[in-house]
Amino acid sequence: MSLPQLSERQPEVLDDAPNMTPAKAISGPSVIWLVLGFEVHTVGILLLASLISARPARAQEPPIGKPVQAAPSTGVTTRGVYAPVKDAQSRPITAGGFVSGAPVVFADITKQSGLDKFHHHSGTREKSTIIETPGSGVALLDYDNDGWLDIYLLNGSTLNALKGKEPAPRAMLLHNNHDGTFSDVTEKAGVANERWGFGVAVGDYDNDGWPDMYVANYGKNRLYHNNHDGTFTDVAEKAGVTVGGWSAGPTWGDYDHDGRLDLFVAGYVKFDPERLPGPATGLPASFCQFRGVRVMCGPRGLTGEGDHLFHNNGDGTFTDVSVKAGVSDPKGYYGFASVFVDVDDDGWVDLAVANDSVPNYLYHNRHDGTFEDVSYMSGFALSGDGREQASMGIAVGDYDRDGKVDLYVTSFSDDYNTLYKNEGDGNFSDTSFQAGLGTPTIPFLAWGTGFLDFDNDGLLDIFVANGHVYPGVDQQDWGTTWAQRPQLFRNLNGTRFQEVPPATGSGLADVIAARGAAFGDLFNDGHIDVVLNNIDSAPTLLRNVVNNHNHWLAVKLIGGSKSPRDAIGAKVSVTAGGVTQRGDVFSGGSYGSSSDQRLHFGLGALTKLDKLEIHWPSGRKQVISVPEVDRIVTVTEPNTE
Ligand SMILES: [Ca+2]
Ligand SMILES: [Ca+2]
Ligand SMILES: [Ca+2]
Ligand SMILES: [Ca+2]
Repeated sequence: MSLPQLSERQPEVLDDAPNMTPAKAISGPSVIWLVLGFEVHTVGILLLASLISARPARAQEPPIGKPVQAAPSTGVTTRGVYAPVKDAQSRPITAGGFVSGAPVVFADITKQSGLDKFHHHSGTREKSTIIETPGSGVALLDYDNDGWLDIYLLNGSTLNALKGKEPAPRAMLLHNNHDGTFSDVTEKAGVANERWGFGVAVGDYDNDGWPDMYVANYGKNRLYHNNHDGTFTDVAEKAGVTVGGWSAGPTWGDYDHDGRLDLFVAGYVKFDPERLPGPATGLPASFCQFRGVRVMCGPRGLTGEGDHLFHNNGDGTFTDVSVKAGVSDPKGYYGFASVFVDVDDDGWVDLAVANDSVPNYLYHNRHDGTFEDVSYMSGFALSGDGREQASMGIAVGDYDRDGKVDLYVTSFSDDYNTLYKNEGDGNFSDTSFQAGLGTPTIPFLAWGTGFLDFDNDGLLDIFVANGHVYPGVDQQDWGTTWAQRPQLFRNLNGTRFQEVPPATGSGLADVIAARGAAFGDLFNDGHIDVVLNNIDSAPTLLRNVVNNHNHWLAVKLIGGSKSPRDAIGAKVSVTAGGVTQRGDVFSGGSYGSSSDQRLHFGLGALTKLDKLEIHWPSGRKQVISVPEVDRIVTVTEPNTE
């Protein structure tokens, strides 16, 4: 990597650079760069003026002369070693920084709601193998079509359960009772899974008007078909989508425009419980260390699982078209999350994949059943400073209201979560530091994430679920902790974000080991709530209690005969007060989790829409008049031409 390239990227981090200087650099090629990167700041400033006008698309290049999965000195990718950030009580900021008297955004209603009936289990507390550390996702879906979102929480498992020596933990489906409480309906519904669950994606793959669920496990995956009577049947075997091995964050989307949802399944690591990864199996010890301390091994140094794209044949079966479509991941990158979304607005869903500790994938849909790998060309493969990151989850939303959908990717501690602004023409740029989002996320290890307008002011905010993978961090003075508080970043003006103070005693002050995160209006009151699936503990239900009298509109879409019935892939633009917001219907994205597919728009003080335009997956455009706001409107795509 040559110096001019570094300088060209470096202006991205100038904004907050003085606060984020690595305290010291660990060894390894990617980290030497960090020291270099800081030194070239001044060079970067000098070159900035000349570069800005000359800089074309922000294409990235694969690291030259550096094998992506070799060389580095630990099992994960980070940005460097940072000095601990502590609060006034000397607590690491990841488990402190609470602010008395700050406005409360989320109330933790886990107990009152009955969600504490669920308890997640993932191996042992020591977390000595990689499979015990990632944890599981959560889905919000209205499985019984009563108009209220229900909650599906995946569970983990144990090595003993894999060997049949003890019962496997059970997933839980919780029915929304419409009164703030939820009832466990898992037994009747038949969705206990009882395999090591990682990801879930909701999609009505058979267009019968009832949401189905795909569950990504270690071992065989499930396709839970909704039987319309409160029960599901696992049809994965018949459908041909069991996969096997270790699957993570799936997504549904109709990539070939036949009106039926297809399925993408990210693969993580090849894992054999009879042959645990470690020095005994030939893995260099460096892949089992973090900051010189022994930790679970991987993912780097381990063999990655490939990814799978399944074409929906329309008869209840699917065909694995991964290789032909060009998305099979022959490099064996460690996939954690994926999402189908149309990033270039050509009317065809593209595919983004968050990979752990290696470059991310962005695949452009070529409209002929195949995809072009534009990961580097688009700028989505690496961070703005040219590094691969330990990517965990993807948020999808147009935060700057320029009509182009942006992406936000969560990452490890000692690294920042990355905001990828969509510049158009298939280019993304890392605007994390300009947006004020870089520095505050560095101590945190982040997973589930979503763009949500928590205060209904018409600007998409960002929520991040946090928690570490190494229990031993609590015995170190690294400025990070096993259990961490979640983070909420308020969008100030479409370009800058500010962290919302964690009010003492509020949901943002919950110190938990969160993993999956799903977002949706659980109580149909116009406020987006959050459900977190926490590793080795009860989940968290964060009820949005903001009451600022801002107005809102939610839109539920029902696709016609040429679109998926649940309208995944649809795009809606809402214009009010001269400003246009964009919403995308998608499945998956956030770490292992799937959110409310109704689109939610905050309107601030406005009570009138100028325009609501729907771009259906079929290609049809439709303009709807909405006479009243503060409600959920259902729009059905007409079938006539
Ligand atoms: Ca329901
Ligand atoms: Ca269905
Ligand atoms: Ca596209
Ligand atoms: Ca945008």
